[in-house]
Amino acid sequence: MILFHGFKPAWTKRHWSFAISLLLFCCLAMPQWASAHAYIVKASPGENETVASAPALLTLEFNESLQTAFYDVVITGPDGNRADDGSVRIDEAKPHVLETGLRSGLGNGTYAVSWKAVSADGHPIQGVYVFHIGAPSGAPPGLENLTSGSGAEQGGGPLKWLVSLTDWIQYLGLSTILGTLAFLLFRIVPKSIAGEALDVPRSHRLLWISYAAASAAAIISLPLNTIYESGVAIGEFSWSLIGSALKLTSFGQLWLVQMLLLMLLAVTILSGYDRDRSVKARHWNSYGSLVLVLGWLFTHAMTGHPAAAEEKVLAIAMDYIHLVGASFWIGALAAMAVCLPPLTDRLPASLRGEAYWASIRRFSAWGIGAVAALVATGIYSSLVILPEPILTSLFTTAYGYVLLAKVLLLMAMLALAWRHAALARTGTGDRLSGSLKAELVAGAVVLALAAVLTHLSPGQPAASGPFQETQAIQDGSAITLQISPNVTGENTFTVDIKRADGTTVNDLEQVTLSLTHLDMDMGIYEITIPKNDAGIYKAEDYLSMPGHWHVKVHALTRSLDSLDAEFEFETNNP
Ligand SMILES: [Cu+2]
Repeated sequence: MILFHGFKPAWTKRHWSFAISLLLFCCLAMPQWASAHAYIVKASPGENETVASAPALLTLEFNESLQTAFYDVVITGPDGNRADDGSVRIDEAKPHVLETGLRSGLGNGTYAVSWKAVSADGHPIQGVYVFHIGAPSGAPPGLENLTSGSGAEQGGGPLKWLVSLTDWIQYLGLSTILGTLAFLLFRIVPKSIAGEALDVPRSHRLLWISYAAASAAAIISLPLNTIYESGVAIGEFSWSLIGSALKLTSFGQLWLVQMLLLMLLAVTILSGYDRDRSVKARHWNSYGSLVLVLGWLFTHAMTGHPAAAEEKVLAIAMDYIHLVGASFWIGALAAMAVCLPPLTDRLPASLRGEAYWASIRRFSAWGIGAVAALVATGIYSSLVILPEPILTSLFTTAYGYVLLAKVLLLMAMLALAWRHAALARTGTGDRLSGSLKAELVAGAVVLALAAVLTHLSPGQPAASGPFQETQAIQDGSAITLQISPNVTGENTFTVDIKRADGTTVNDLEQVTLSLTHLDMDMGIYEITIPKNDAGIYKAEDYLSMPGHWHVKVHALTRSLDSLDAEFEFETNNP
């Protein structure tokens, strides 16, 4: 007996063209590589800089906007006293600049700057460096042990895990609500076995349990995240901190939105199951729940690394599609595992198998679309978030390992889903309960890894080491450029020029290096190396950014011959 219309779970032309155009779009829209964390681009006074007289102001310019809460700059003088005047601020017109005033009448010596801030993706960052007034005097007392840094992420310790845990519970709860509603409203469960979609047994309870878990996790995430972002000890926690988090951080504002969605969702879920209402009204309310859950998921796409990406809107949109695809897949699996057996059990034994497999077939058809979107957006986001070189990031950083684990689990889920779809097509055999649950458990772990990734720094791959390259030029001489240690911050630039006969050219009037950053338009940065009779042309100067650089070496001999060569090199953070 054929109860169900032929339903083709196989890929249709439309599926393929959708997936291919999505992939194409991703490749074309690929933004320039962006680093996910804020770091100092320019400090004044800079690291190890010696200034002639005390500056009135210390400014730290970052590569991206900072959040206007939980930042601080403390400057300690050679005598161990505070040298800043406590007026630390982030100018609203220049949200990427952190500045503070200095006290007047500061004496000569070495000053230590210790700063902290919260980057756009909600991750606390901090650093320490020294500068000198007049002449160095050794590190200020008490600060000898501080190492210099230009944007290290604060550890956060167990708090980071707790914050990830609240994210995970929200992902689990929201995806179950989304998947259950889709299972019911999109008729993944065929009409012939559930007359009225919203009366599917266990679906009501499943929705409320998921709602309660997601809401509790969302509520508790505010104090947890406030302590995490502000970096205070648990004992120093105060309600005024929560106040500043709500007012000044993007997390706080999104949390308020979540609370609003959470309250509305309670109303729509309740109305969707109110048997006193018409079926139509109940359906509309349930569609309302679906929209509210999608909104709640959107608040999650707005926090985290995509919020700090260069192509912010695109990165957030991709992250959101990824999140919705994953939630649908995993949530609908949960709904099927919970609601399908009691539904089919009500049927006469002869119809059970067919009804069961028809649901799996319908789910597979939806699942293919979700998976295609998931894979395409996942590849896109990884490429945007992982610092270059991508493969090194993937195989040497904690972020890379977690991402690899997530990809492997996803492949296991895909294999299981493939098998389920194949079995559903033949429509025979036992129910899938075991292997369906395995797919579901893998999905839950994938969501946990996703929550961990949100709070893990994509990091920087290990420094690539000093740069050295020799280039032959027309008259047979060779220019060698050496940059050491080739990390952001201070570097030694050495230029060595040898004639065709191997002798060193030592009659240069001047050597200039013109640096341009290939990933970001920052203009031309010039380094001038003065003349030197020994033939050693060396200068100490700064590399402000990691990434790809192009450098033009231009040397002028005393007889006014010019020698030119061009190099490209890649710099990492130390
Ligand atoms: Cu981050």
